[in-house]
Amino acid sequence: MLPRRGAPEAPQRGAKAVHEHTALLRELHRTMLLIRRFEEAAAKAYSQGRIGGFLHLYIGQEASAVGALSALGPEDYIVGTYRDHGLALARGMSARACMAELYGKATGCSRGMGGSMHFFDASRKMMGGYGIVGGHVPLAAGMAFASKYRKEKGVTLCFLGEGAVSIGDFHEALSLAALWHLPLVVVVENNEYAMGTPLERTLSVADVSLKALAYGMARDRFRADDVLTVREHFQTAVQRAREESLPTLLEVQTYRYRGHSMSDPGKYRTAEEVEARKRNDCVHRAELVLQEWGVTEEELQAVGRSVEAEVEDAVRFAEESPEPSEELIEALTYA
Ligand SMILES: Cc1ncc(C[n+]2csc(CCOP(=O)(O)OP(=O)(O)O)c2C)c(N)n1
Repeated sequence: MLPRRGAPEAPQRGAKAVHEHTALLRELHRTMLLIRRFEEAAAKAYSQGRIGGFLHLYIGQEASAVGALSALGPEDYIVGTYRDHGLALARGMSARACMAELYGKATGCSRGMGGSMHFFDASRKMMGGYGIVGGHVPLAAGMAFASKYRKEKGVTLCFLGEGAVSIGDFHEALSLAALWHLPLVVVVENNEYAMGTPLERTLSVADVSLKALAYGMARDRFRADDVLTVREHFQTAVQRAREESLPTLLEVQTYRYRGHSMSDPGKYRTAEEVEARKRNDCVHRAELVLQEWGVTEEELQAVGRSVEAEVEDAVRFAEESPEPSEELIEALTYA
């Protein structure tokens, strides 16, 4: 068994299994740390006026994207919201292409034309971040339908916030996904607030995963503090989609440390609340487990340095990259 919540414990297995779990957790930890450092650098550049438009940070929620995407194969599709940096980096998109996109540069993953909310890489089946709350859930159902229709084995993962589950599109998509047995995993990342509005002011039930019952869909609900636990839950849902062509509604209980976007000072919650949530921080937790499993402090520091170097390189690349040409802007402008 992989460690569950509570005190980290080393798996009671042979040396080979411990070695494999340690290697996996090292990889997942590095990706979570990369997302965090990438976004800290993005926040700094935004405050300096180097990045424009909107910027919604994922800091605090990293275990959700990283655990989830570690359960996927290259044949699977991902669709997300405007809070999409974590998904992109967890899917293996380069920090350079992502940072350049934030800077609006031609070398960005959407050629500088999408910005923070529209990270996209068709080669990795990262089918984009979307700004319309809930509007992307039917698109994800369509992708799952396409995989099934073409008799491909791909599964679609669709990420949204708990603020989207009262939107009609969410229910229409779930209804069809259940009716047509689509290989879709709908992932509600419940970070407790939709902008500044807490869940209890917009939803009549606190357990968001219960919404699946109306459609006869499988459901699951769990906390995203431990990335390996997140991965296990996703593996079950992805397997159900891939092998039985059945959808699942997952509620991932998480928390964002920063404001909704860079312009949000977060006055609707107390500093004590945020500090309390940080005590379950997913990156720190992974570090504790790794140390428990024999990874040294020096090794973790080396990971930190390599991540910082990768992010610094991405910032340099973005700053030195060219702006999109007038021809490109004209070609991609719909008028
Ligand atoms: C249809 C629509 N209504 C309103 C908005 C404005 N808006 C942007 S984000 C947001 C809150 C969404 O919260 P949630 O779904 O919980 O996701 P989170 O931002 O917490 O990740 C709102 C109301 C929008 N983008 N689209």
